[in-house]
Amino acid sequence: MTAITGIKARQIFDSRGNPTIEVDVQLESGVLAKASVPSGASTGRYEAVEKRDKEKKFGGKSVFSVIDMIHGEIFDVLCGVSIESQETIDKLLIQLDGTDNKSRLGANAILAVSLACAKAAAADKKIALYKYLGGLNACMMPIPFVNIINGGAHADNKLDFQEFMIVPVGAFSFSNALQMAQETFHMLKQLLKNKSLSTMVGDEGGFAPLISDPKMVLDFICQAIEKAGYKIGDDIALALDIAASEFYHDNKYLVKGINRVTDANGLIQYYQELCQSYPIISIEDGLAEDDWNGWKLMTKSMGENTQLVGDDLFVTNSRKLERGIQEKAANAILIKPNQVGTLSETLDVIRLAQKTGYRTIISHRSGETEDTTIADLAVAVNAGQIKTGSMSRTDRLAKYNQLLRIEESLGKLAIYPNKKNLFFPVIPRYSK
Ligand code: 2PG
Ligand code: MG
Repeated sequence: MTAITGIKARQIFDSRGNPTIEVDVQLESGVLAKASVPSGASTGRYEAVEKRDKEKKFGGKSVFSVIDMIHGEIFDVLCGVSIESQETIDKLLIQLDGTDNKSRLGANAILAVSLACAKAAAADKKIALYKYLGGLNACMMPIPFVNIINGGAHADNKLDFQEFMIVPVGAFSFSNALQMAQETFHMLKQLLKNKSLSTMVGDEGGFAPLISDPKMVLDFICQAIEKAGYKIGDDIALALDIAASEFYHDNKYLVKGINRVTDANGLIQYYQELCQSYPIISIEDGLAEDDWNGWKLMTKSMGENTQLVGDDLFVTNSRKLERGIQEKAANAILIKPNQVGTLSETLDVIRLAQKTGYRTIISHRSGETEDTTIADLAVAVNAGQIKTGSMSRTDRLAKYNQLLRIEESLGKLAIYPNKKNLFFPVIPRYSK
């Protein structure tokens, strides 16, 4: 057994310049491993709580009191504990917090420690994190959902929908998928420039032009795909994250960019219209986090042909996913470790999803750090899909670059789930 002998936490900054936590975990063997945690902008109401100092400095966002708790209470509980059982470590953290939503210690504190412990355990065994977490079965590279146009809470434009993503479904490998994404991204830049539209980027590295109509965005993207030399739909399909909770008020959806105030029915019709004109294979948070009836309806009417992803709806929480399974709401779940707060709980909800036929997409947050744990996690659990931003900004590319390294280390064992092979995970096998 190798014991934990030291924990050092510090305040660092995320990609939006907001304070966040980095933790070093030290083992008696001398191994030291680091992890840091991201932060969302369009956060779900039921996410585990992110704790901050709420003082005047750093715009109320500093995390010094949280760091004191890591050095105090958390270290007291974990000092001398074996690094070998992640489950035990996470259980101790959950018990110490003692709340349902990690509001006492903060999910940011707990997750930073939880991830650093997993990395330390892998380093102690001298194996890569994806292998430590996934064993010999971990060999499936994820299809990247590359977010090339940013809107909603991630940009200052007039787009209500938050993310417009390209999905290289026809690639033969992960690195080939990135090549397709990179070429399309740069072609899109040129096309926007040609029309004198801004090529400044939003929080996740996608362009944020002053366009308000989603159809116009989709036309630009399709043109970019073709001009880059790829077939729309066959080589590269499309995906959306609507983040509809952000524009849901008094049981109505207020979609300013297309001048519509509508209910779930109206939005579902609009999505169906979009799916008929464009090869959209996946829609995330098409409806709001509390609109369960709407979600059931959407799943019934679109779930057979379209991946419907619950992000705010499920907040990476097994109880929420259980409700979704029972009520047939959504057919895929977005996985964000910081929505639940420990690695073990993240793995539990992934297992539940995979057991029940829900697709899994491992995801970053809009405020990220250089930490690349989600890349390893995606391969470890054979998630088949990852969403980690655009082809610009190092906080996003760090994850893609880590996946390139993993693909290289897997060599011939690496599987890329494309449209032509059995592993393609996107179109759900949903039964009514
Ligand atoms: C989302 C995420 C990541 P945020 O809604 O899926 O893209 O955004 O981290 O702001 O919640
Ligand atoms: Mg989302």
